[in-house]
Amino acid sequence: MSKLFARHALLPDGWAKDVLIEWDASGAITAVTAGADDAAVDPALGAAAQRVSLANVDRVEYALPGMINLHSHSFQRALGGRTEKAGDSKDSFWTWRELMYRFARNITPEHIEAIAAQLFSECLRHGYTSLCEFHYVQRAPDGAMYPRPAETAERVIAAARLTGIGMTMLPVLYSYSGFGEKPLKPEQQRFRTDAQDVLRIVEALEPLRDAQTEVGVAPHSLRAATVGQIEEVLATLPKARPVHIHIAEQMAEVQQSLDWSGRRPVQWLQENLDMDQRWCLIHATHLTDDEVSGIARSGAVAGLCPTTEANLGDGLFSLESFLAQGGVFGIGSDSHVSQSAVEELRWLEYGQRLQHQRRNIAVSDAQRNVGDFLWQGALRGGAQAAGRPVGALTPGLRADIVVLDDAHPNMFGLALDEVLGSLVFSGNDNLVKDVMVGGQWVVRNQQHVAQQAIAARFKQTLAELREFR
Ligand code: NGQ
Ligand code: ZN
Repeated sequence: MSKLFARHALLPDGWAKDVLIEWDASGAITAVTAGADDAAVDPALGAAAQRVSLANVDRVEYALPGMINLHSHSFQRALGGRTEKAGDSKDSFWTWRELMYRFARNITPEHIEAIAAQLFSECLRHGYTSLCEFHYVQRAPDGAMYPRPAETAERVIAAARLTGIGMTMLPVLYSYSGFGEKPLKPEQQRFRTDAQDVLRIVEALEPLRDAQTEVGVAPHSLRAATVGQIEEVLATLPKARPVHIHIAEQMAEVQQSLDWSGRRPVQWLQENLDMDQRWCLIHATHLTDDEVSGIARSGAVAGLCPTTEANLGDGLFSLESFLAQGGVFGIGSDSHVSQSAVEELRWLEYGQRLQHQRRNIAVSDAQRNVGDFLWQGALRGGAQAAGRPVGALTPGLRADIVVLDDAHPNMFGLALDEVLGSLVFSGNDNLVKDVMVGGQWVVRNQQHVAQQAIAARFKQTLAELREFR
């Protein structure tokens, strides 16, 4: 049995003091006991015996549940900095997408693994302990299936295992280039899957499922997959598995949907599929009030990716009204212009402040503290979207723990209810000091345990990819 003692730990009901967290050999939490220094663990032992029994336990000042990154295309990490030069026409999401397609053309399974390992080590260093991979580069550059149908998905899972991050792999259903079954473009051939392909990949990944690894599915978007295909996949996929989809990210997408069916994307999804808690709607940026209410009522997660949405010029999600109706949200880093959970949460709130010209918007009646509300809210939605036992320091869930750097000046002189406010809103130093996933330390003193070898392989990969440009 392994243990960690935190002077302050964020529990589901808020901060608690003197918390003893215990976990078993499988990495699952077995007990969480507040007030542990006062011999509350086992009163029969008495205070003195209790202090002795805690003497050899690792002690930390501030412990939080690790964050869930609910939306990732890990290969896009290697595009960082390369798409920020203006082209001839006005640049947009759609011109960025052309560059991204060009980049995706030549990457090999080895590259995919190397890039993912770099990304995951960075995500861990910034407080993410789980990640959902929306995985669509599934064929070889010539458009053929690899001999192992799940080849590239297996590479991403290998990177997750190397780094220690918890993984929800979502093989993508991707058949068309636009509403009305428009054929794929040549540059999308590597992404091509139909319902049977996706089910074959899911089946191939079955032996890799474990406490750290889950497998769901992701229809890419209503542009790329039909309702019939989605139904075909969901008819076979076990009910508990998560389903993610990109939706209503751009105005042009909403317009194309209206032109094709007379329905907006979210409206179409609601009318044609059983949108419920297993669903995670990525972006959901351009919604009517009815659509906002519909998602909130359904219990589906709104998967928000504020730094990518800003980078691509998407727009702002109707967060305030969604939260007022009890909507569930989580955060993702999507294209990975940022690998920091703090930056996603900060921009989630800042977008709303800029839009409404007010302050302290992401709160509820019960939780008036923005940092606490955002971290706890994103844990809840992230865990739901990941379909894994994560998101809180509670028995039965994974021992995924982030320890903050209490020696950093940003942590000086804070009341407990100001700690997450400082984490989310103060400065740019990384306050994540140590990170544990499933009971194993993977980040110590801000360094990932395999960081150097992973970065060397990433550097080599980028040098190889340069040659193709
Ligand atoms: C993706 N990314 O699949 O990588 C998409 C762009 C598309 C974002 N939506 C491609 N952020 O939606 O067609
Ligand atoms: Zn995406």
